[in-house]
Amino acid sequence: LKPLLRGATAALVFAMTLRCGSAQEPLRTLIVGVDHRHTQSLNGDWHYLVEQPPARELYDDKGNVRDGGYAQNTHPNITSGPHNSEYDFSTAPTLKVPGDWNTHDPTLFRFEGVVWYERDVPIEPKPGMRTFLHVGAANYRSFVWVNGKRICQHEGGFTPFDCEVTGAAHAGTNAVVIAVDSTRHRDDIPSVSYDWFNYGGITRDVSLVTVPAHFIDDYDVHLQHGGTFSSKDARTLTGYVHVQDAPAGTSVTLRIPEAGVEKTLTTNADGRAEFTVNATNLSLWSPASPKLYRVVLASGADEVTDDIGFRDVRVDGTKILLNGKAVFLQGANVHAEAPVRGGRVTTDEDVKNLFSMLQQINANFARLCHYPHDERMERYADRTGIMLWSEIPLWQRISFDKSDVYDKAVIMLHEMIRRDRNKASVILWSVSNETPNNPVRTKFLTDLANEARRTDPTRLITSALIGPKVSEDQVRQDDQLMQALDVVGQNEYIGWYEGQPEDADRKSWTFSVNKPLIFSEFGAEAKYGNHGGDHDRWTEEQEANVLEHQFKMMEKIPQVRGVTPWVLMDFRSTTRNIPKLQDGYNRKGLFSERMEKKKAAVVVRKAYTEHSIGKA
Ligand code: GCB
Repeated sequence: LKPLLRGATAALVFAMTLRCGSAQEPLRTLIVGVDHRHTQSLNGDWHYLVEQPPARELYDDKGNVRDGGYAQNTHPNITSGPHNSEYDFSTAPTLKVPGDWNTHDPTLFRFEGVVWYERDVPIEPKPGMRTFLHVGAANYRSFVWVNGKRICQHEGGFTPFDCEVTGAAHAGTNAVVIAVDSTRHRDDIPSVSYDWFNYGGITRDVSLVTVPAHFIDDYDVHLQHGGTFSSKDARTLTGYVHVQDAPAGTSVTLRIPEAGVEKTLTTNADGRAEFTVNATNLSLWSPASPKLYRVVLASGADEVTDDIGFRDVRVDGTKILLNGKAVFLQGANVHAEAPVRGGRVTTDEDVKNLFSMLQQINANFARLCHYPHDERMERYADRTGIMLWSEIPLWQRISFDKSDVYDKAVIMLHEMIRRDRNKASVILWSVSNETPNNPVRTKFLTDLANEARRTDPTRLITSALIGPKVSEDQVRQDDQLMQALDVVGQNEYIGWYEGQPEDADRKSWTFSVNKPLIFSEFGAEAKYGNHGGDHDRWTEEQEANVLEHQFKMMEKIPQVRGVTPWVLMDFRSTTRNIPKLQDGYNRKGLFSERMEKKKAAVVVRKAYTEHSIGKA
């Protein structure tokens, strides 16, 4: 495995993985806190052209990326001269950014391949300033050109990237072209099969960020880990501010006016300024009181503000402690699917709708599955006091035997942590979901869990495990991966994929580690409005029955510290094809995709309100 990445810090410039996954170039930047900066939004209509596989405009015969064709000449002369341009962006139809192409153009509903986006962008370069194109996320591979010059590429459908446009842009109108390829490959993360919908496109906000030559691209401001909670006056904040391309000795100011913090720092040779400061009368963030502080960071002409909550999360035996007090995490799994209208979550309204369903079940926690979500989700959770589990899209089977796939997983992990390490709501980083238990995978994920802990020692590391077989009444989980985790996630589907709902009553679970346990998935499918007996498949009654027996089982397991039924809302999946019942949706939602409440949601709310499932 490549020592460069193994030893990398989260603050460094990320390596970029090319299409074949073989070559890597240290090119890319990820600017933290862009949603809090003053930017030029490029959301809105972009012209688009669709290229079916093998996408010869984008790839040559060997699969290398081409810089010709669509990327170069966005407005070819189609009325005179030799006729060799068979496209024209300026008259092409438009797609909304952010958005997935599948739900925006009915002819692209099942399309997996390359879509070319183009927009004419006015730019007024300012002397001494730099401009970056910020893409919140595009699924799965992205290639960006400005005025025909390729400025960056990115692999991974759920994390942001920033491409510097300074050298390629000129005053006036600039042609920005982004090719997005949603084709699946075995060595991707996720790999070729997964139980959600492969929404393609530029699915999150796009903007231009203009900053001085030396600018703040990364920071981490958090409560010092490991302190005591006896005195309000003795609170220490610590972390770093990173100034890109800054010479050693560059000064940085950190101000948190409401907490009496004002400090001048200086960068080291790596552009990093570390700090430890005392804060007065600091109120800690918690679900009951989700206090956020306005944090102002400045260096030279650059200034960035953020709203950050301060709290401590740790494990004590089988307990999870938030600010020194034991908590029980009661929530649900949430996919980034927009309620009612469908498609990827892109707006404040989508986020509000998802959280309104969490509120209806009285949740204090959500597992954001199975990939980093739109940053709006974490912002909302920060403001409203919902604790979160955040995960990279390492789902079931991936190429665990390949070192370049490991490197890719590390990049995704770093990108997730880097974007969200200042979000108080995020308490758990998950490195994977339901992976096969074998030595090669265990080594891969153990290394990844250790990398997550090294990158962010202030949060808990978890993974959702599957197995052992639950056909016996004595279920013993001894997956070696648990050694590397702080909190164990356990998925099981007693009463749906295995046995009857009542079988859960007889199960006795033991775990070979004495660590907090979250039942991270369990549930059954039901079509909203479909009624019958407690054992009739696809009915609301059976789904509710499964959950009731699940909760009874979990009550008896002393180390349970959290539960997240699968899943908050029905979601699209290419693998769910039973007509009239599924119609392309996984129906294990507590709510339908139109936010209609099923009986299961009532069962969950009751358990969470009466606190009958588990104790903190
Ligand atoms: C699982 C997976 C989840 C699926 C779910 C299901 O175990 O982790 O992604 O959607 O089961 O409904 O089968």
